[in-house]
Formats: sequence, structure tokens, C-alpha cells
Amino acid sequence: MTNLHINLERLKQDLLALFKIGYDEKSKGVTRLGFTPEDMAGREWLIEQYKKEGFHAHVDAAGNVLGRMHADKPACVVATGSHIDTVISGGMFDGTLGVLAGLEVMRVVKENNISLSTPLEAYAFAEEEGRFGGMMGVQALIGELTPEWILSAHDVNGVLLQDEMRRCNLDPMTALEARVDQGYFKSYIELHIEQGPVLDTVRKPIGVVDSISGVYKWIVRLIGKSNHAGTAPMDMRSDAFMGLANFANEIPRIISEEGSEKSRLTVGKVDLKPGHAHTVPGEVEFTLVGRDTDKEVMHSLADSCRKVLSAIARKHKLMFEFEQMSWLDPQPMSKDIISLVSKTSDDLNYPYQVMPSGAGHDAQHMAKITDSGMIFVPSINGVSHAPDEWTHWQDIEKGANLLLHSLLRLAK
Ligand code: HGY
Ligand code: MN
Ligand code: MN
Repeated sequence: MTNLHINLERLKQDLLALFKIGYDEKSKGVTRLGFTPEDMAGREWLIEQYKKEGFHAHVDAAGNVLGRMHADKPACVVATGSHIDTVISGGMFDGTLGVLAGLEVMRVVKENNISLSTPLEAYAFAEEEGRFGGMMGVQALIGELTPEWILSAHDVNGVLLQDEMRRCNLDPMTALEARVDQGYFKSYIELHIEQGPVLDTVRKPIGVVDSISGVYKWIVRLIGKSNHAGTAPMDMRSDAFMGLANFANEIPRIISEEGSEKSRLTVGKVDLKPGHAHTVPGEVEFTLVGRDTDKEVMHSLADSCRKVLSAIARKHKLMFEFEQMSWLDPQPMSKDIISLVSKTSDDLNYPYQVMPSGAGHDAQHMAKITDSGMIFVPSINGVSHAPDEWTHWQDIEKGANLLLHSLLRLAK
């Protein structure tokens, strides 16, 4: 078993090459937001890599890139993959590791003439990072998209998903045709960096994921009254910033009273209007992302955020409104896949830890239609969604080898 392994050098070259597409010299990070020219360039590059190997790859109706060893569509596949769209100034490995390890697994199968009873298929799912709500490509694949969702989805700057897809020569409504037949996927395993500090802290090279955190994303508006920063007395203001500041101070209490140690509340983007130094801000628009591995806790977090924001609005003489961009439930992974990956890790002598995922992943949707699991590799200092996201190559090699042997056990 150990004489069959991935070629780390090839995988490394692919990861370094993809990192160049959307690389930003100033931040030293990479930006390939869903359905931007950089994202589309990444897809074209990926399809090129498949073709170089004599494999088949194409973009499906939802914008997912699908790669397999042969052109003919099989009746059933063992799938792997992840995403190649990124956050703003992201790191090298988030998503791309799972996509490129899938390609590398196919190369190893080809050069060792391994015959599989079930073919492999690797995905780069579209728009995983949530520019338009999140995980749009995999939701299309499992048949969870609706016309209403597609036609109303927009990003934080008000850009419509449908306009961006058309700009990428994709007809948004055909995304509804991307759904695969029930039973098409025999199973799915995704390799991904942990994006948290657990494996780095316990010094283990492998994480076997047992559940994936749920995540909701709101755009919140607090609307008060712009006014003169010099003449408006402090007690006569409807200052939107003070409302947000008040809410920020409430977050630790909301989590301690309504959350768990897995709960997360993050304000990631803030827009103060009119944004002039001598004007009391009459409006603030901010994103609020809430997460937990337990569905009930997620709901109580959301309810508490709503109540606290209403009370703060009253106190500061503000109007409060919010739009829920997305709500993804927490998702357990398949027990069969957890034990298969754990046993394979033992057979390879890779120490591992069974653990939850604090980040959301495409696997949490694939798990709704097929036996799904995830393999984590350590993130140094737990950093991700930032240019200093890093994973040691030795751990990447172990994670990709474990993916290889786990997929082979499912596909042989
Ligand atoms: O934000 C997340 O949980 C993932 O990286 N999309
Ligand atoms: Mn990811
Ligand atoms: Mn991410």
C-alpha cells in the first residue's frame, strides 16, 4: 500500500501555479471571488491541467468544473474535490488543495494502470466562499437551487449573481439543470486544510472530520440620522456607529448566554454612511456571520442577535433591518467514511484526530445525497483566509496520500 503514493512535487507545482492566478503583490494573498475574471481564469487553467493528462474536464451548467479520466459519463462515481474560488486576499491552500489533490490522484491511477470498478470524478465547486451566499455550485449539483434564489442572489456591493454569471457566459437559469441523478455519487471525500489551530496544537498530521459547523450570513442595517459632528449634542444623536459599537460589545455576552464553545459571531465588513469625518453616521451596513456545530444553538444565537439588535436600535433611536443571505445547517459526516479514512490513516501510520470542522465546506451539502467525509491537514497557527495561511508540505503529502488510498478503497 505504501509503495503507491502521490507525487508531491507535481502537486506542489500545481498549487504554486494556481496561487499566481489572482495573486496580489500588495497583500501577498490571492483573490479569486466567485464568478470574477480571476475565478474564471482559475477554472480555465484547471481544465488545461486535466487535458494535459489526457483526462476530460468541463464546466457544468452551474459553473462547477468537473474532471474525470474519461469523457464518457459513468453511471456512478466516487467523487472528490473542493473549490478554487477564494476570499479577498486568501491563502494558497483553502479549497485548492482538495481540487488539485483530486487531479493528482487521477494521475497516480493512470501511471500505475490501476483498474477501478467505479470511476473517480473530481470537482471544483463554483462560488463556495459565499460572495453570493455560498456554496452555490454544490447546491446546484444536489438540486437545492431555486429560480428565486438565483435571481435574487447578490453580493455585499449589490452586484447580482445572474449578471456576473452572464458576464462569464453562463446562463444563470441553466444552473437549475446541473442537478445530478440520485445514486450518481457512490461516495465523496474532500481533502481540506483545517483552517483552525487544533491539529497544529496537538501536532497530528491528519484530522478526520465527524461534523461540519453550520453557518448563517446576514447583511444588517442600522439607520439613524446624519448630523453635524460639532453642533449635534451627544444625547440628541441617532448615531449608527454607536449602535454597531454597542452590538459589538454584546457579542461575548450573547455567546456565553446562548452559544457553546463552538459558537462564532463575526462582523467582517462594515460600511459607515455617509463616511465623512465631520458627519455623525446616519447609517451603517455590516455583515454578521454566525456559526455552531449544533443546529439548535445556531437558532438561539440568531434569535438573540435579532433581539439585541432591536433593543439597541430602540436605545439609539435607530431603525434595524437585516437580510439573511444564507443559512447552512450543521452536517454530520458519514460514519462509514469516518471509519474507512481512520483505518486507512492507521494503515499508513499517520496519527490522526477525529474532530469537527469550524469552517463550512462543500462536503456539508454532498453529505445530503451521498456518504461523505473530510480529511484535514494542519494549518500553521490555525491561520486561514489570510495570506499567511500555511501547511507544511510533509503534511500535504500525507493528506493527499490518505485521500488517494481512501478513494481507491471506495473505487476498487
Ligand atoms: O467560511 C467558510 O466557512 C468557508 O471557508 N467557506
Ligand atoms: Mn474552503
Ligand atoms: Mn474558505
